[in-house]
Amino acid sequence: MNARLAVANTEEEAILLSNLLQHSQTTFQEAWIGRYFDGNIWTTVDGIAVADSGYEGWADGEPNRLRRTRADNSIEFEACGSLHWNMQHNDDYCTSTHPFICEFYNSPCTNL
Ligand SMILES: [Ca+2]
Ligand SMILES: [Ca+2]
Repeated sequence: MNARLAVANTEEEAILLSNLLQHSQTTFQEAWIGRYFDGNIWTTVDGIAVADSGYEGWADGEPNRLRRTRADNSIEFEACGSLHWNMQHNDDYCTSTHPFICEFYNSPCTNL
């Protein structure tokens, strides 16, 4: 049973995933999906560059790699990918709280 955070490989899949979030009972408008900044490029949890994954779908101005200083004075950058209910992707701080959407083969699963 191999499941992992969902990766939207097509616009149709991004619509399907964002519809899951939009029609759920959660008040969150973004959910974690399977893309992250590996220090050089944005990649998927499958190890494929987001640019080669079939669908990028970043929101205007994203990924913007915002940075902030933590309480211990260390720096944190936005490096984890989320999907907004409007089917656009964002980068957010990996320590942020969002629901997640994963996929099992071609079927979505979620904690929404
Ligand atoms: Ca997929
Ligand atoms: Ca961002």
